[in-house]
Amino acid sequence: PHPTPLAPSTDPFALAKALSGKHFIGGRYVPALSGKTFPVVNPATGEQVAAAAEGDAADVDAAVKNAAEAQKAWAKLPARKRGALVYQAAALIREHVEELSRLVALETGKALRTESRVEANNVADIFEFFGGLGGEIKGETVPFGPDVLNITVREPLGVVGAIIPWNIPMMLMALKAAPALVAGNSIVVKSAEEAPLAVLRIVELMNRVLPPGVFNILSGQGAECGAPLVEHKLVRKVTFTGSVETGKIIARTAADKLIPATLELGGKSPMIVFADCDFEKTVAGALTSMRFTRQGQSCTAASRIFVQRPIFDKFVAEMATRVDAMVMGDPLDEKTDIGTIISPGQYEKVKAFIAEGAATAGATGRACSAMPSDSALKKGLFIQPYIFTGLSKDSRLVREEIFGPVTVVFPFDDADSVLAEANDTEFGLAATVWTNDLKIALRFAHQLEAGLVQVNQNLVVQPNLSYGGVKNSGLGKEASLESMLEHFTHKKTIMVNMA
Ligand code: TXE
Repeated sequence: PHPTPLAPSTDPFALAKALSGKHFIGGRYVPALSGKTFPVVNPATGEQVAAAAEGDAADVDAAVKNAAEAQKAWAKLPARKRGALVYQAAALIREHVEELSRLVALETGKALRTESRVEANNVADIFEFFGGLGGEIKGETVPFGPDVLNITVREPLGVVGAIIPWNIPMMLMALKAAPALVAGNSIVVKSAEEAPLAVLRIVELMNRVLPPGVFNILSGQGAECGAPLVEHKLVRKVTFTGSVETGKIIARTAADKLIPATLELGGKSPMIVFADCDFEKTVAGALTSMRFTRQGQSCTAASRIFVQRPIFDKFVAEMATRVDAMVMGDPLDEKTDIGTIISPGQYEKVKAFIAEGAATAGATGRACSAMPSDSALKKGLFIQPYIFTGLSKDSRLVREEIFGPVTVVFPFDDADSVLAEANDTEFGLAATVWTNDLKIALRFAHQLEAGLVQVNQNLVVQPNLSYGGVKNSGLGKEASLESMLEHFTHKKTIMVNMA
């Protein structure tokens, strides 16, 4: 029986306190071996809501050794049984969707109605989807001659180390943990320092069903807790979502150990709008593609928008009007559309981009949506969404990932030139094209350098569809059966001479 359940609670403040000072290792909540903690702050008020356990190499070692031991028996279970347990645990996530939504809204500042609830439901979907795939972990037979039987089998890799960011912490953890577990690996997750609470709660909930030690989580800083996890000799696979810079550090360590690394990194995703598009639907699509509801803190955010000249002015004006109508405020309030930036560091970074854009000769920055007036939120990390026009193509605002509510809009005249401009970036994560011309849509779908292209829509990632970038946006795919097989198992070849 699970030894340390916490009572369910829809009061995120009480739950945050209760989750303080804890990792989850070997089936139970444990404090950091050093006893150290670090503050978890509500970005809407600046107040501390919890003190997270501060992990270091000693905690990593304990977690990985526990995971390595537990993995031996886990790998021996029939894959369908492992999947069934993951599926069963997903039901607990569903039951706690409201609690998890509130907790993640509190720690990240993501609005409950527009963002956090959507994420929590996706998490249950992801665990359910992979839970159903246990039976698909299988190999092939390769004919040779009458006396030789060649077969392949899919085997787990061992302990997986997962490092996750704060923007969609629960979902990005689920996309790693669900396939890793069903494939027969155990996993140690290092949560993002800004958002350690909801993911910790998920691990505890799932441990009510899973055997102890297969699903573990540590909180801590990148260099002190993340790096030792990647370096640990018993970690045989690493999977990461975060910045390009950290992704490269992790890839170098993985190369030294000769272990595989899956990397989901940043983006500077283009949205290309042709004059023949469905105008209403496309303006609405610009708002969702840019993820203003999450203050633009999305790796797929449409942070470069290209609009065909005949509708350029009308499009920008309508976009601004609609963003103006969005309510920025307390993330836990059901009326709120747009929550906060995650941390003071990210806040300063985004503000610096906006100041640079505003100071650029010839550029116009429209600040949209009113700042919240509630005095309780006066220290909140709110930034008005900005729509910039008139910037040059070499501006830092056009070339670098801002990860804030800032988009740049350019007019274009012809399809060839806009295609070249859209591809003129170090990134290649996502792109959207909006047109009613089938030939243009298909041509762009083929020629845009991106891991994901959507035409006339922008839906969230689906568990059964591969997702991942090209160029500096990453290596490898998440979601889908194929990602589980390719990234969380190895294919063993067995050749039998029957003569
Ligand atoms: O990222 P980091 P940060 C981008 C976005 C953002 C920028 C910085 O542009 O402005 O990255 O964000 C852990 N070894 N994205 O600083 O540092 C760290 O503790 C091992 C895009 O948050 O990459 C955290 O758990 N781990 C992105 C995780 O890496 C280390 C989402 C991410 O932190 C480590 C987030 C190390 N040496 C940011 N250093 C997306 N693709 O969606 C840090 N970490």
